[in-house]
Amino acid sequence: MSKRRHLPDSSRRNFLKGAGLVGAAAAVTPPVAANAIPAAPQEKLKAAVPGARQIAAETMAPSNDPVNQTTSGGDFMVDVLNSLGVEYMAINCASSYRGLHEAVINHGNNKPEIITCVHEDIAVHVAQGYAKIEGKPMAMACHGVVGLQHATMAMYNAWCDRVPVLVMGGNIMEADKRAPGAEWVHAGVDIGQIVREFTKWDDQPASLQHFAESAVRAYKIATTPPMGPVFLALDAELQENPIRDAEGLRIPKFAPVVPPQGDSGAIAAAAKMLVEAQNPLILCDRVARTPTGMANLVELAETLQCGVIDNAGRMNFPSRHPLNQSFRRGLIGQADVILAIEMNDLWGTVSHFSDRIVRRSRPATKPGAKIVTLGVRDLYLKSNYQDFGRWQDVDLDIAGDGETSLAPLTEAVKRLIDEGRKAAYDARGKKLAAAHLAMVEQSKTDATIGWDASPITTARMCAEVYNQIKDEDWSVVGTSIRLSWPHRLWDFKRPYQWNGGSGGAGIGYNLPASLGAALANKKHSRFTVAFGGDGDFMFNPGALWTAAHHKIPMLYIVHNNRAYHQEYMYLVAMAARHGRGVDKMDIGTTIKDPNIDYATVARGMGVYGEGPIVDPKDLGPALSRAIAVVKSGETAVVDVVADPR
Ligand SMILES: Cc1ncc(C[n+]2csc(CCOP(=O)(O)OP(=O)(O)O)c2C)c(N)n1
Ligand SMILES: [Mg+2]
Repeated sequence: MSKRRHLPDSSRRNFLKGAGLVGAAAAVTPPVAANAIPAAPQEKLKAAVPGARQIAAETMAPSNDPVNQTTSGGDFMVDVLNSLGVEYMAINCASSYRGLHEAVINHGNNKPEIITCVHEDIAVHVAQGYAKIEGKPMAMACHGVVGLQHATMAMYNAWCDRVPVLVMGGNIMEADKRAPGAEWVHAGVDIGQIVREFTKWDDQPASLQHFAESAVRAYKIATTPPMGPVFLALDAELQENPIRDAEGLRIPKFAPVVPPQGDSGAIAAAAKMLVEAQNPLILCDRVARTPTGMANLVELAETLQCGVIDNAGRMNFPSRHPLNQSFRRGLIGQADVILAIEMNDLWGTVSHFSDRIVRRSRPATKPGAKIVTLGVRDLYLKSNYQDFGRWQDVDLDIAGDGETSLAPLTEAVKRLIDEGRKAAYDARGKKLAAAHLAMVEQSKTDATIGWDASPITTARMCAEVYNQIKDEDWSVVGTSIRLSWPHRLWDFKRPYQWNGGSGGAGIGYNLPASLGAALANKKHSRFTVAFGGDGDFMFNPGALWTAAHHKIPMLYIVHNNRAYHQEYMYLVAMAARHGRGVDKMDIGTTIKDPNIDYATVARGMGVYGEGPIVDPKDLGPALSRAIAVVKSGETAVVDVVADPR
């Protein structure tokens, strides 16, 4: 008996009418017996919009296919996902997980809530941005093989960014169950293979109990530092067939892993080095996993009265804290003891590197400086992709979750600080506070350069935005490449006001990941703002449709320099190095002729659009209008024709 369900006669008639195909279908439909098996079922699967032959096949098939099951494996899968508190499932729909999809809608009553995305790269990036604000993963489902191929780069970004995402891809494991055509080219023996080098764990469950245990295991592995995306291949038959042994099924209990704390002896040794140092310095990148992280880091820095250089992989340290020295990198060369916490690229941070004539480097640290590292960065690595960065000599390497290890480290430091040191610490702190103020004042002065220029300076672009949102409960969840003005000028002090970058520097992150972060911010009524390059925008403009469809409020500023400016600059450097002209470097590096009208693109997706804003005087009013739209609960795009950097 055919497994396909068929539209009742009346629905089929309405469908044919709606598709404007009544005549065409009628014209090509051969007369067939009521129970004839369609000759070419693969045609049905190939067609995006049903063609005449497909409709013929539909109309030929038997209509007495009974509803023969009251449960599906997908129902149980939904129960498992809900037991884990998964709020959303970002998807691009596909038949290989139609069982799960239908179960989410009907059995789960759209819980986890489906976030419809027009590309798998968008869906995973949405999940990446969401996880960094909400502090927990969301699910992503895609068509095994082809959908997963589209999802790969976003999964790589999430991997490099150490962000948990629960990715699932449909597959049909049993060859004798696959329909001819698409189900064969979309099936694999081991579909997780293409993402295995940048997922923390993956599995292909062979039973529903196996699914339950693997889903809970996957969630646990993804959320244990160092975090990362995980992948489950979901067999279509497992999703679609009835639950056979309901009594025998059990949803495993999820207990989050308590992250490992640095060894107490090593923590004591690090505390001693820091307390005795003349110029201790803290470097950090992805420390804050929860709101506690920033508070704990502030306490350590204040206890030591030492500077903090934040690479801003997360919202680690308040931007206006007197000990924030992030834009005084020269301090690295003055430090005698450096504590590097959850650094993504330690060597890159403590070295000067240039590739402008030949590739060369030298240490930025002073001779004899001691380096202590604390983090989980190196506890889980893979071989192929080289995201671990260059080897860096260190003096004490403490394995332990940075955030969790901060409190005992601060306690150990406090125990060692005697009255005798207090005056020197205070003096050190005062000096750093003065330098911090000078650093901020310098940024303000720098920001005025070219204030009235057109193209608009990026400093003015950021200042105008801040001017209008600073009294909101704002959260900046994306900046275009090299755009440091928000961190130089704005008062970041809440744990959700920043969530770091892409991780893998894979372009196309900014727009969809900002949207995911905005989705997380929505329920907290925060005002989400993001900046993104024009080049980045064009990788995934379809994310805006998701913003409109799901009514996700976000102010999105397109930093429009009509170029892949970073690459343009590389070509200029290449030509200069080779002693050749730089007048043709816009070939292949610019996005003009024709210029893209991003506001019109936005409007085409159902999103409010302003711009292109060329005259700086027009920016303030355009932002006011856009902000009013965002406050009404929608996304607004403002295209700002701005300076390259
Ligand atoms: C997926 C991907 N493709 C290409 C690149 C190379 N790349 C690095 S920066 C960049 C330019 C991005 O343009 P835009 O977002 O407008 O930023 P701009 O450099 O203009 O400020 C490109 C293409 C990349 N990093 N990732
Ligand atoms: Mg650009």
